[in-house]
Amino acid sequence: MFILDDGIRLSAQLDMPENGAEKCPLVLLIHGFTGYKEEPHIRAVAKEFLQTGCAVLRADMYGHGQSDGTFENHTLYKWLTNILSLIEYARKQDFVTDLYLCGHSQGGLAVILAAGMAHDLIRGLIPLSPAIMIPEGARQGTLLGQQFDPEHVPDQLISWDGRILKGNYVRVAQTLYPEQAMERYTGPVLLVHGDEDEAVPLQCSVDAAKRFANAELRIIEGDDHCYGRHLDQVTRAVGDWMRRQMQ
Ligand code: FER
Repeated sequence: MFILDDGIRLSAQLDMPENGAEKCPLVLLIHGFTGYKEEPHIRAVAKEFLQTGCAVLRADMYGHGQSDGTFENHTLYKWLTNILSLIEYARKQDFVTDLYLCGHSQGGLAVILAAGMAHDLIRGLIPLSPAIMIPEGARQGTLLGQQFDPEHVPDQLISWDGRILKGNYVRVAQTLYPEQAMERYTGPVLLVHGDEDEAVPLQCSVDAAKRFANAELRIIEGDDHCYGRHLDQVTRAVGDWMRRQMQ
């Protein structure tokens, strides 16, 4: 199905919990940079939420997966308006009791920012290996392992997979302050991060766990950015935390 964000079609998958509950919480689940909603770690986390008794709405963000837009034109502002539209959609569904936000990497950064904006609507927040360093990296001139002049942003950067990312991505990221969002959102938070993450430093989640008023951090020893080694430990951490929230 597609959910519209002001005319932009967002490809989305809504699944109901395995226990067949008529009313239940809903988790909005967001992939990372260059990712999409069918990645193995996204599907595995979705399945775990369904087993805990939550519905899951996972969606491809602007310029990713099967949604409208192009990768090179994507920015975090676009992802944020996408997420706000998905929150609106979720709130209109009669079966939804509570709303949770979960996102991986750039999606983890995006759900932190969205939780700051919509702190009154969000029952819990689950950032997975959140790429919280992107805004400061954009201000310092280090992104994607490359250096640039942050005062004269290049018209394009080349991403890891060879795709072009426009300078507007950087200009947008330079304006974002995830620390403010972490202070505005005071509800429960679960951070999950592998200590051998090659793309996002574990320190991002260590710092975030201190800054949030009400956060737990689960470090997955020996795991990488997309949990290629211990995905079972990630899903268990997420499931255990969610079951406690729902008691
Ligand atoms: C970067 C490091 C990580 C970056 C993006 C990411 C745009 C995002 C990773 C992900 O979402 O998986 O320097 O720059």
